[in-house]
Amino acid sequence: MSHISNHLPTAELQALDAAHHLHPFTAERRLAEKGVRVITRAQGVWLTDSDGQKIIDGMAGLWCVNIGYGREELADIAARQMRELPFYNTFFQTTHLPAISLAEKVCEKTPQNLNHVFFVGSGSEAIDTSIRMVRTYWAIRGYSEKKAIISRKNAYHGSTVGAASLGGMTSMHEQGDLPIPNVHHINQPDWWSEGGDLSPAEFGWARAQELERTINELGEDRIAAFVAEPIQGAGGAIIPPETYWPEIQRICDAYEILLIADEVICGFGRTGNWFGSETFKIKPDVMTIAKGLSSGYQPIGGCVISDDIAEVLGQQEFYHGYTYSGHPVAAAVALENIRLLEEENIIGRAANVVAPYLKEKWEELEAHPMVGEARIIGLIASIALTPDKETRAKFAAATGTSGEIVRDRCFANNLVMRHVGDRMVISPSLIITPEEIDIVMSRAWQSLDEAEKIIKTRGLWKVAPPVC
Ligand code: PXG
Repeated sequence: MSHISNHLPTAELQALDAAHHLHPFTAERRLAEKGVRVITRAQGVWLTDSDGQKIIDGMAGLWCVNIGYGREELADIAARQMRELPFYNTFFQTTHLPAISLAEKVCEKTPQNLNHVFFVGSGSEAIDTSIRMVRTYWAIRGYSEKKAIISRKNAYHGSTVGAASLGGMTSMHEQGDLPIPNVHHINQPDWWSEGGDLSPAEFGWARAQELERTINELGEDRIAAFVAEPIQGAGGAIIPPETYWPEIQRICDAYEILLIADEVICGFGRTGNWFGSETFKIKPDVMTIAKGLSSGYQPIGGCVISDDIAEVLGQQEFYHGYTYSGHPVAAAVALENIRLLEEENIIGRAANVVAPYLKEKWEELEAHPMVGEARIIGLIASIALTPDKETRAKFAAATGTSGEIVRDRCFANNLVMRHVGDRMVISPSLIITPEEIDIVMSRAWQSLDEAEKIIKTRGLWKVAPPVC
């Protein structure tokens, strides 16, 4: 058996990595100068690096290891499936047991009318699939002009050409000539940064109204769908005001457009229910899923569609699919992951025991001099960093400067917390214990204190002039 626990010294691993391995969303030269951290093992919510340091993972990997690291059951099922049927495709009039069973299980979990799933290998592929599906749906029904998709600024839907186009991150659009045609972005419901003098409730409602205005401007007969994450994840764990989703739902009901809920982060327990759509009472026509579907143990995602859409799409061949659509090993692992989530009531326990405890501790962070709002639903939480809480001011330095300092202090203190601009985010595994939450919180406080000192020493504690 080959495994890599007996490895080269860290410095040599870092040099090799810098020489040949290109990292996602990374300025390679800058990383090579800093030196990459080499993660070698993980158990529960704990990572171990090549120097033997134990790091507490506040991000569940990349918002995905919902069940926690080290579940033998998932390793065993993968090995068994690899022996029995490591691969077979589902293109040419064939299927296999893991795909059949997982499809049934996923559709049992998703809301009532979402009963058909197209498997893919990732969240980005799920989003690309949804773009082609909703446009094809309207075309088959005779409305081929209904192809525009309305998305939101600062949304994240993935990195393929289609998914990055739906995403609302301008820095991504600048690379690779994006977005693709017929994508429109409306404003996001981020009250802290953009709410001005409106109350959160007024602001949430106003931002939802932008959807209706855009539908009327573009014309209902040109719009295929509206796509949104129930909570924007990579955008900074932006929890919308309570008025936002009900108004969006009213608008989607009033017009003939489809609603795509991107549940790649929110799905499989993150918000305290199986799906963010349940938490916010959203009735999507299409749901994209990935990450928590397999708790990240295997790359797999899906695009789940309503009975109505499946009925229409079923009239023709849909020229779309990936070699690894419904991959048997990934599907078997995802099925076992869902079985464990169900049998051990992991989502219920996270919602009723762990989330209230984390909420109490997380909201205490608002007492820190550098923390503006602290927001949390289920096990997804964020704080806004600010040099002046009263005015909700931004730092004068380039966005992300303070966030990166806090992130680096967290990492140095063996806590993984993500920064998004000047927001800090956590999204731990659902199996995190109250004792482990105490460790996360004490490291977070310490890191914020250290970062505050660094920011002040470097002369960065300055308020940005207001934007007119
Ligand atoms: N939709 C949403 C809502 C996501 O969060 C994707 C789609 C794309 O999934 P794939 O599997 O293609 O990556 C995502 C992915 C971050 C970060 O830094 C977030 C994601 C991926 C990588 C980094 O917060 N989300």
